[in-house]
Amino acid sequence: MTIKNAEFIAAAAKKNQYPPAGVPEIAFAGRSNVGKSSLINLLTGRRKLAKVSQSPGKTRTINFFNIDDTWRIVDLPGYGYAKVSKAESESWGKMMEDYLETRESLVSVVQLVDCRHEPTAQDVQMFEYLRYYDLARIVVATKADKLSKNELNKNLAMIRKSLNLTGDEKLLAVSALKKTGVDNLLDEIDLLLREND
Ligand SMILES: Nc1nc2c(ncn2[C@@H]2O[C@H](COP(=O)(O)OP(=O)(O)O)[C@@H](O)[C@H]2O)c(=O)[nH]1
Ligand SMILES: [Mg+2]
Repeated sequence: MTIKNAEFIAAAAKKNQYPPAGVPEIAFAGRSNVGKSSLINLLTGRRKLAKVSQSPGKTRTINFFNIDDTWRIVDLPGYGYAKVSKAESESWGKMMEDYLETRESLVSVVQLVDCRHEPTAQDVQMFEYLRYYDLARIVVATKADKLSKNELNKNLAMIRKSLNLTGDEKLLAVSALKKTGVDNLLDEIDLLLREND
């Protein structure tokens, strides 16, 4: 699959701000600074579609992007940013729950983890949550350019282990910098969209 057109539709902090459900949605989740915006920009071929943050922890809304009028990318607010207040972290939780537990057009969640590090406690918790709600899920290890091939393979095995991935749970490596791994991810998304048809 290739993406021809991508455009911003809406930023929502509350359910009544979501665009009308209709076309299938693929949501992207991950720790803030993991490379989510960069990946979305690479997938869509739009350098500035999702803002790449200089100062992490800024995205406080769920952002919806129209892809070729047939599906949507949904950029979920990042987690794990140190400088958030209790109130902010609660509102993050509510935002995520509202979307993940009730959105009828949600097809799958792509969860991002940094390939360099062991998944954080929050990464593990996020993934367990997706599993608990039986949401179709793909794990993507970002910033693959930061490691040698050997190190990357080692870390992918480590990530599989710490997230308890089963054989049929997908783990892909990408680099937004080197523009690698995108075709595989688009193929996986394509498959999920077809299954959902
Ligand atoms: N080396 C490298 N840096 C990346 C990659 N993807 C993102 N970054 C950098 O990581 C930082 C956070 O990226 P961003 O896309 O804003 O992350 P987000 O907070 O998850 O949306 C930025 O400084 C990016 O330039 C990548 O594939 N390789
Ligand atoms: Mg971002």
